[in-house]
Amino acid sequence: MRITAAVLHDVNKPYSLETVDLDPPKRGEVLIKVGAAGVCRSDLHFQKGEATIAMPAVLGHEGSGTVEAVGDGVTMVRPGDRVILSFVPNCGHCHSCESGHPHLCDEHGRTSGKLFDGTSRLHTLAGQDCAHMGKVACFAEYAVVPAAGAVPLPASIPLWQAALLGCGVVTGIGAVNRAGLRVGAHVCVIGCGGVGQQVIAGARLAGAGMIVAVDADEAKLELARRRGATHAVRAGEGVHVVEEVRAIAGDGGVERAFEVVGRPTTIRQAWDVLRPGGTAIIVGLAPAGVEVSLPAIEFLSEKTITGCYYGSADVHAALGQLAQLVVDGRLSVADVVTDLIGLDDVEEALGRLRRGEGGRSVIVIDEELAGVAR
Ligand code: CND
Ligand code: ZN
Repeated sequence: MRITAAVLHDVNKPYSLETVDLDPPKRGEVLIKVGAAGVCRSDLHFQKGEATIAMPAVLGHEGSGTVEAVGDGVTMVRPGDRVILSFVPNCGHCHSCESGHPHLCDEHGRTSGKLFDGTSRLHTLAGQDCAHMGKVACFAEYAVVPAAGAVPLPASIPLWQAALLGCGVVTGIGAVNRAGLRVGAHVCVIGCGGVGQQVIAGARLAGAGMIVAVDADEAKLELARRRGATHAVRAGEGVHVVEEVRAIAGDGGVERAFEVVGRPTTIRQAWDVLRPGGTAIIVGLAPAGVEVSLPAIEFLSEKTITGCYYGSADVHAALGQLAQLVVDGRLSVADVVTDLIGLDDVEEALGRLRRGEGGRSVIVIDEELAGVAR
């Protein structure tokens, strides 16, 4: 079928909205009519070449929609089902999947940018294959994804909000689970954008005693306060973030620090604000080749640093629970969205991310399906 998609042809080039060919779903795959797609900083990292994907590529990894058709052997979803798209559809039989780490699926990594059989369903009209970001590629009217990447949406959440569950929410709240947060613990969240705001919500839900939000932008800090941050530190010229956070936290620092920016300086800050025995959880994606240095003597104080990919979550188990929190009014996602836009506005949304302005932009591909009246 012929569809409209935002195609990235090269690093540091704008997306072009074009007609592309989308093949029907093969065995184990599903055709999705995309309702909405969130624009995450990861999409910007790929555009800037800070993370790599074969070009041309259709990006977009935070999406929702309905199942339009299923390929052979698909039993988990049926046409008409509302689904959240997952950018780590797991194969179920590699070492990572079998050892309880489906978010690190080896097979998914091996076939990066393609579907599981190592081929693409997306082609330019000139006949060139297009990469599928995260096997999702939802900056498009339709997407073909592995069945494991279409997670049924159990609750009645509008699809424009449900899209956020597929990246920002599961990544942010999953990071809190990964941190093994203790009720009453002192926490610092560095970077309060689309993902960081979800870390803050997760820390509040998990019973953190103190949540110190750090961001360069005052509007993000205001939103962070509304979502549960107890203190805020505005990062910027002449501000010693580490001293300020440690002064607020007392007791030598915080027990858990989350880095949700993706820069070596902020990763180092997440380490430096920890008290002895504390853990830094790195969520931000730093450009390939960037290194971070740590004072080795501090390993004696039993500090830990760990990455956290996709909330270290089994999305099939996690997304239903997160959706229920939204339905119950215990977790808000709508307030993180500052811009509802069209597919032709992707570049503007990325510009806002570059400038650090606004919260999540959500591309509404189909207004009725997405549940928005604009
Ligand atoms: P977004 O741009 O919305 O947020 C980043 C925030 O950091 C903004 O609010 C900035 O104002 C703020 N900021 C910038 N510089 C500083 C600084 N020096 N100190 C404090 N705050 C600062 O990005 P996002 O929330 O969409 O994504 C955040 C990161 O998370 C990004 O690197 C993205 O690629 C990554 C990510 C990781 C994963 C994962 O699975 N680990 C999934 N999705 C996104
Ligand atoms: Zn993302």
